[in-house]
Amino acid sequence: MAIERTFTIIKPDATAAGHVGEIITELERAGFRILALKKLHLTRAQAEGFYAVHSERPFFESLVTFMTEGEIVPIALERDNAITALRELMGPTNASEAPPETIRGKFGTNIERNAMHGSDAPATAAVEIAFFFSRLELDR
Ligand code: 3AN
Repeated sequence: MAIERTFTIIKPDATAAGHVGEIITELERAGFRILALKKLHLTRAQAEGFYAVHSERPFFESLVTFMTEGEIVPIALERDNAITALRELMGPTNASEAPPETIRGKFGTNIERNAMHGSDAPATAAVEIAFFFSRLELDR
């Protein structure tokens, strides 16, 4: 299986609740290597830019408000089969339906406050990683 990159954000609900360390531990135990990591508080314009693909969806305003309510931790990750492996580890979008062993099941609340983001495809991951990290932070 080829080494692949994916991208996650530990969202404001999980960051405010003090779950950053536990989530990073789960990622490392699952074999992900951290390529780059930072902590920041998005402006409204930045959150709208990151979620531009969802701008026509009815939940867009609420999603942007949630993602700007506190600090987030974006992380670029590497592993074999990383996209699928991360989506399995985090569980389904709706945290209220996520199995208890998944990250969303442990740390999320509902479909919006779902603890973390995970890229849905390699091309999306590349765009999302480039949104938050420069080449200087990624090249090894
Ligand atoms: P995922 O993050 O599981 O790939 P997407 O890409 O369908 O889910 O949705 C992007 C983000 O938008 C989700 N992480 C979630 O926070 C939010 N979202 C998706 N659907 C809804 C919804 N029906 N109501 C509120 N927020 C939603």
